[in-house]
Amino acid sequence: MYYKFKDVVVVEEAKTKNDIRKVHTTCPYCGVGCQIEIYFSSDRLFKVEAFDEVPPNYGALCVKGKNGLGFIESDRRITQPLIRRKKDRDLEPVNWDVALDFMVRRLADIIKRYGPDSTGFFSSAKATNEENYLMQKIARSVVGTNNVDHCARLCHSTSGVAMGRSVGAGAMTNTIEEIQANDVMLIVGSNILDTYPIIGIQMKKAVQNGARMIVVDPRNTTIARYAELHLGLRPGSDTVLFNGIGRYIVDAGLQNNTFIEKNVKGFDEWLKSVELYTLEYTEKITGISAEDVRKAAEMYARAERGAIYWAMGATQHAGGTDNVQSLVNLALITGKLGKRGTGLNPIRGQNNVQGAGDMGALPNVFPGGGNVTDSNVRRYYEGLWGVERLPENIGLGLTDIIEGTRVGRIKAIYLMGEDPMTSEPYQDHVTDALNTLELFVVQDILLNETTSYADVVLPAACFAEKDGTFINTDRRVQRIRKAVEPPGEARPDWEILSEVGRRLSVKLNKQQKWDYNSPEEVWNEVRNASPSLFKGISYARIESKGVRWPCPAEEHPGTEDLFVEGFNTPSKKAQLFPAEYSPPVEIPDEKYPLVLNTGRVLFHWHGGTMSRRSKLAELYPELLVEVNPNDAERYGIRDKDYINVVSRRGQITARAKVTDRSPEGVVFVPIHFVEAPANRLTLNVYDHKARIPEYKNSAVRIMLSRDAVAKKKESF
Ligand SMILES: Nc1nc2c(c(=O)[nH]1)N[C@H]1C(S)=C(S)[C@@H](COP(=O)(O)OP(=O)(O)OC[C@H]3O[C@@H](n4cnc5c(=O)[nH]c(N)nc54)[C@H](O)[C@@H]3O)O[C@H]1N2
Ligand SMILES: Nc1nc2c(c(=O)[nH]1)N[C@H]1C(S)=C(S)[C@@H](COP(=O)(O)OP(=O)(O)OC[C@H]3O[C@@H](n4cnc5c(=O)[nH]c(N)nc54)[C@H](O)[C@@H]3O)O[C@H]1N2
Ligand code: SF4
Ligand SMILES: [Mo]
Repeated sequence: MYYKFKDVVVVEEAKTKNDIRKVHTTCPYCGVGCQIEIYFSSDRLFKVEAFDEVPPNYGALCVKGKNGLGFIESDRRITQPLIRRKKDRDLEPVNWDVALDFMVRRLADIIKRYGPDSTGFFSSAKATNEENYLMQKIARSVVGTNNVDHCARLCHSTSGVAMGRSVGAGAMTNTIEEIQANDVMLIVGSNILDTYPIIGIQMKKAVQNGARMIVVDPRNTTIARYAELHLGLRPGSDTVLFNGIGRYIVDAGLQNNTFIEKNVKGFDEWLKSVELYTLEYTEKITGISAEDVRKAAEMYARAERGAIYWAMGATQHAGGTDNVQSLVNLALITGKLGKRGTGLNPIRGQNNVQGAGDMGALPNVFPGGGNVTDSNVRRYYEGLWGVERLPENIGLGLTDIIEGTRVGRIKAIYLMGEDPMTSEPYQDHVTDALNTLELFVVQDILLNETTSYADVVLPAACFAEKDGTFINTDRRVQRIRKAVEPPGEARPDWEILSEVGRRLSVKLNKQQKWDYNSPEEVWNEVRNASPSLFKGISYARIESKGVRWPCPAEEHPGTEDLFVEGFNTPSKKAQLFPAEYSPPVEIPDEKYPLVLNTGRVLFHWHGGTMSRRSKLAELYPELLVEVNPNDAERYGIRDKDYINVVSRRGQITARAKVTDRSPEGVVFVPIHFVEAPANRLTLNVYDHKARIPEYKNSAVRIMLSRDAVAKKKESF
């Protein structure tokens, strides 16, 4: 049913045949990184098709790739720089020179008054590698702070911590193509046919060809229908389930002793840590029958080529690191790593979230993953960037920059391509934080909820108006290409950043060169900044098809599977860590009896900034809150009724969709509609290791809305 729009193609008729121009580029939505061709007729977007039969999509596209690009021409595009001269004044249009001068003067002043660590830099998983590289370079080498991060904090930071410490890298270890080689797939907390449709379709195909599938998700998602085993566990109980599976595997003697002896440290401590997790205890906490736990364990452990795939249902919890750790442990005790068709696969969300992290847009690492706390690593970058001293303390991540703003620790934020007003938890709290800033610079392609809080708004060119590279979820470096001129005075982010870097380094008396002429020039610097991953990947080489990192030399073919020759740790061995269960923070009670689950639908993207400015807005026009039929009956709600969803932090009003997709006791609120933002309800509680928010669990109540005004869709 979800694919009935598959063949709808936008936009307008071409005027004449000769008038049509087509450009090969990469889809700007999700981490699958589909290769597309965009057609323009007289500089108007005309249609979108898949490019050729190349990976990763081999000619297929989802509804967003086909129908979601209308935002390029939206009247909400920002076309000139804006500044707010005083806090009580409106934003006013100015030219680039005035805007940059205003911004750089204020930023330099704040750095001088409060020190470099009073500033925060939000980089962007929607922008290119080249742009992310420049953003972290400004933060570290010009300003002198490691307070730089991007939306991976809200997304797979927990995967980064758990995989980083156990195996030494936080990326997908295996590839999209290898889905066809899996004999058992364990899919945890991903609504994959809606969120990574082209990967989901590959998984369906693998099942049709005989692979077996286990889906772990409280919701009855579309992919769950293809699973032999759907484990609809209680929200927030994944660690218990996977510890229980781990214990059963050892009890049944199904662990891979040869692999463990050769490659794994910490087995005895781990075994002790899962003692508690008997089948009975696991059933009691997760609600999954002992029989199904046993069956899942047998299926995965006995598989020749078993692979684990996970996304936000596992990561976005206050105990998210432990959830992911419990999955990592399963792969290690069964030896399902370093081989075709196996692996640990955190599926990456944004088009370039893999790249933003690889470029070092993170508070703890340089491009390629060297630690900021390691003086040898710092010396290398001090040499490369021509600076005397780089900051040596781990910086603050996104969520801690917001929290730091509230307590006056952060005075200025330079933000590129992020929308914290819709994406960070507990919206009222974010409003307070942004209102206290002395300087807030927002660089975006479109007006969003966040731009109205800015003191400086810088208009950026979108993916179709610039050159560069993205890295998709299976580590493939792919090109984007300029197809059309940016609107008005908008400029590519790399150009803006390089101008900001130049002006700021002059202002702060640093003798740095900031005169990049093209994204390719920046990329060639990246290749030297992280040679073991990127040295072999030139623009020329990825002209028609991307190459996967690590690729240390031009002759190197790129890497399909990680850890074939041992792990990325000093000893080359992997390390098991006990995963401890911590129950959800806000447990339903009499006043707020339901669990709030938040996430995505196929047709929209995050705050809707891009997707609701395209044909997708017609295909899925309004927010629908999933309510289980039993809960609906209990509260006197019928399908399509307007309801209020209320938490301790706020309230939204939207129509109910009465469906057994959501289990009893759980309501699911999609995050895409700013007039009824899910994050008005969520909780600012974080995983203590990765600092990811507890997005998938808070307590709410629902009731019929009596407010007639709510029936009118607010104009957005
Ligand atoms: N259409 C669309 N696609 C997208 C995006 C988008 O905005 N729209 N965003 C992209 C991004 S950045 C990301 S990170 C990905 C996210 O991709 P997904 O993680 O697949 O998407 P979500 O909807 O956040 O949540 C996934 C599932 O987690 C389940 N879940 C909730 N609580 C639990 C739990 O306690 N345990 C388990 N096991 N599961 C639970 C939910 O029921 C839901 O079905 O999607 C990417 N793709
Ligand atoms: N409740 C709840 N909240 C969540 C989640 C959840 O599951 N539940 N998921 C979280 C996750 S996983 C994520 S990734 C975040 C996503 O949160 P955000 O990253 O804040 O979401 P986007 O809307 O994708 O924001 C990207 C912005 O980049 C802009 N943009 C696009 N292309 C370019 C470009 O080339 N240059 C510039 N300068 N800007 C550009 C867009 O216009 C948009 O305003 O949300 C998080 N928030
Ligand atoms: S699967 Fe992802 S990359 Fe492919 S067309 Fe859809 S949104 Fe774009
Ligand atoms: Mo994400």
